[in-house]
Amino acid sequence: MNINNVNLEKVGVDFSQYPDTGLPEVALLGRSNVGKSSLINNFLNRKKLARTSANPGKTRTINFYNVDDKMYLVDLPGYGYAKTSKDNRAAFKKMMDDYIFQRETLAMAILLIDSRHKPTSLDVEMFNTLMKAGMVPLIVATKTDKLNRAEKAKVNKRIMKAIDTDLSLRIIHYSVSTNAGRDELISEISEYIAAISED
Ligand SMILES: Nc1nc2c(ncn2[C@@H]2O[C@H](COP(=O)(O)OP(=O)(O)O)[C@@H](O)[C@H]2O)c(=O)[nH]1
Ligand SMILES: [Mg+2]
Repeated sequence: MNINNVNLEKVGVDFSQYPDTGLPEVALLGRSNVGKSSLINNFLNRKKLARTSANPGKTRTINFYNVDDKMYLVDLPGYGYAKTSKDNRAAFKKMMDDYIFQRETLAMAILLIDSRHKPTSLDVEMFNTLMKAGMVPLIVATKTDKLNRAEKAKVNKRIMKAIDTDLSLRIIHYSVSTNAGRDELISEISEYIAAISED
């Protein structure tokens, strides 16, 4: 897959605001600050398309990046950000669940997990939610440039242990500083999109 033309086509909080082109969607999920926006910029090779921030909890919308009129990369708001009101949290959960369970064009889910830490209970919950919605998420362990070799070797086992599944999951180690994992992620996504386009 060559990535040529990318643009942030839609930003929304409910179905009326989402694209109606029918293109397949690849959703990115993860807790606030896991490195989602950075990965989008790195993956799409655009420095400032998605806003990155050292302060978590900024993005509260679902953002649809059109990739060459072939698919959307969909940035969902990060979860696990504590400083929001109860009302906001309920609305947030509804927006996420509606999208995950009812969005017909949602084809593939990518769950980002910080490689430096044990997956949080919210990461595990999100994994289970995606499974319930009929998707086996592709796991991306972020910020692996922060790890030494010995730490890197432990990442997959720690993730598998927390998620506790019999499935053999695909885990990609990603770093926006070294571009590690980028080619792998591109081929995973393009294979997936190619496979569903044949159906
Ligand atoms: N060292 C390193 N830092 C990263 C990487 N990805 C993201 N970060 C940093 O992590 C912080 C949060 O990133 P951001 O993309 O805004 O996270 P988001 O909240 O998930 O969208 C920022 O300070 C980024 O610079 C990475 O691969 N390596
Ligand atoms: Mg972000």
